[in-house]
Amino acid sequence: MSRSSARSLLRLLTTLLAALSLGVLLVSPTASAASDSALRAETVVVIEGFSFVPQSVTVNAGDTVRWINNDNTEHTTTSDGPGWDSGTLTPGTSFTHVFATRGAFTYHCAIHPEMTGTVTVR
Ligand SMILES: [Cu+2]
Repeated sequence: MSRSSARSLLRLLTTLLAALSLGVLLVSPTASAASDSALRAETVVVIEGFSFVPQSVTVNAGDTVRWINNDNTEHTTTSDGPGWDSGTLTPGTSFTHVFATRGAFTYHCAIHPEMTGTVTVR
């Protein structure tokens, strides 16, 4: 092999390597985002008829719970102990909380304290 053809082969290999690493860079953020969302599920609790529906949900540690206010009045989702407080949720709005630690977490609506629910994290 002549010196110049060895050099052009080297240039070809360098170009291929650059293209490959660019491909990895372009593909990997999408791939990790996809596996991230697959691992972290979202559970929906609908607020309707002055109730949390379902009243009790069980999720895995790291999961998200989303409360959606489908009533035509304001509500909150407020943990009984330390944890979370959505503040006022106007009709059609939602609130999310990530449950990182295991346990049973009871909550209520600060405007209508008779509205209660439980999130169990396993
Ligand atoms: Cu309420």
